[in-house]
Amino acid sequence: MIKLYLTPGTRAGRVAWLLEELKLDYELEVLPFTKEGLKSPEHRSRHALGRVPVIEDGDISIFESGAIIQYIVDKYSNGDLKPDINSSDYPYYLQWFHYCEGMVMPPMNQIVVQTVLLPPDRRDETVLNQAKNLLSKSLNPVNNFIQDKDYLIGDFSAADCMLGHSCYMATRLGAVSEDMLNIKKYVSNIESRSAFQKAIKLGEDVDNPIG
Ligand SMILES: N[C@@H](CCC(=O)N[C@@H](CS)C(=O)NCC(=O)O)C(=O)O
Repeated sequence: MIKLYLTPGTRAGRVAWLLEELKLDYELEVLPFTKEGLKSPEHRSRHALGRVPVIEDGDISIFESGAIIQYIVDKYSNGDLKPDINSSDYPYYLQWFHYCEGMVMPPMNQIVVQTVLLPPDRRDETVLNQAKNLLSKSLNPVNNFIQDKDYLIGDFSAADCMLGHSCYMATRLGAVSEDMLNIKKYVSNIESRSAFQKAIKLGEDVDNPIG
C-alpha cells in the first residue's frame, strides 16, 4: 500500500487528491510544517531537503509531486486520468502538467516566502511585487486556455491535480486577480469535487503553522 507523507496546505495535497480520485487505499503520515516535522533525520532520509510530498510504495521511496503523480497514474489508474499517448490531447496534457512546477510554482514559492515564512523584518516588498507580477503573467495563459472548459484536458485529468491545485493555492493566496474569471470558475469546479474536499482536509487537526 502507498504511504504518503503530507503536510497540510502544501503540494502534498495534490497527491492525496489523486489517491482520493482513484479511490486507492493509502496510509497517511502527517508532518507539521516545522523544523521537527520536516527536518528530522528520519524525514531527511526520505527527502534530503526535508520536503513533502514523499511516497513509499513497497521498496521504493520517491519525492517530487510531479514524478509521484505520474508514477501513481502510470501504475495504478488503469489508463484513467490521462489521455492516450496517441491522442491530440496528450502533448497539451504534458504541457500543463509541467507548466505547474516550471512556471507557476516558482513565483508562488516566493510569495509564500515573502508573506509567511520570512520574519516581517526580512521581507522585501520589491521581491514580493515582482513575484506577484510574474505569477499573474504565468496564470494568464491558463486563464485563456480554460475558457469554455471545466478542466484542462477532457473530463478531468492528473494535469488538474498538478496545475489545478496550484490555481487553488494561488486563489487562497489572493494572487488571482478579479479579471481571471476562467480560473475562478476552474477553481470552483475543483472545489466541488468530493475527492478534492477530502484531500484538502487531511491533517487539518494537526497543529500546523501554515496551511
Ligand atoms: N518541486 C517539489 C517542491 C517540494 C516542496 O518545496 N515542498 C514544500 C511544501 S509545498 C516543502 O516541503 N517545504 C518545506 C520547506 O521549505 O522547508 C515538488 O513538487 O514536490
